Amino acid sequence: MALPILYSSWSSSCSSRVRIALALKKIDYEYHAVNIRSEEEQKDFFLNNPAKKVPILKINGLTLTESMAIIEYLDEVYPNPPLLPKDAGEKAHARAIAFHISSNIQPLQNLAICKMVDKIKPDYGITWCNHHITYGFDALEELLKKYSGKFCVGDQITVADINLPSIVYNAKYNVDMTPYPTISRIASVLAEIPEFQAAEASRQPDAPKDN
Ligand SMILES: N[C@@H](CCC(=O)N[C@@H](CS)C(=O)NCC(=O)O)C(=O)O
Repeated sequence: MALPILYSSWSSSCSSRVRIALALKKIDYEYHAVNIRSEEEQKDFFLNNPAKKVPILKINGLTLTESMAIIEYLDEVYPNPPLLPKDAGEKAHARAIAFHISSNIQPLQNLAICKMVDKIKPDYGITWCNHHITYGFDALEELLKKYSGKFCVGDQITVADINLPSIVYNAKYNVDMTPYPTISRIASVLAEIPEFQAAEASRQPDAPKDN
């Protein structure tokens, strides 16, 4: 059977979530790099996703979009290891943290938003993005203080952990992480896990050599 194809961009946080899930589930796939900075180079890829965004996963005859929907599909069809806790309350906490990152923080600091803010107010994009990461991290730190064990929710890797590394990566150059010891601790633990390492931006085939 043909390998699944992941349309991904090396620096895309949403793509990295799916890369981590695929690695944890031990699913081999073909990597199709999409240059999200070039509209011309994206033309063919647009046919796969009307929203014109990565990630897209072609798997089992399906074309799947939206990182969290893709991860839930993978978790249902390939249940080992599970990416959600069994306990209903813990499951809700894991989803809440995952959505806090993927819906509350990420969309306000992505490349398209940064570019648009720069157009309205030149060179303001980075300030905008860092403000929204900091605002989101204040809440994330509190959530993690309440629910974390070794990982974001207890001691099992969940969808919450899958969302964490890329948003910390986006923060690392411009956001002071001192007020976020719990976020930093869990990010360091995750950075030691081979499946998370394999999904890192700098290890992707389309990453610039000097990254
Ligand atoms: N909610 C979507 C967001 C996807 C998204 O924003 N992808 C970004 C990269 S992280 C992208 O393709 N940006 C290109 C653009 O907006 O032009 C998901 O979680 O998959």
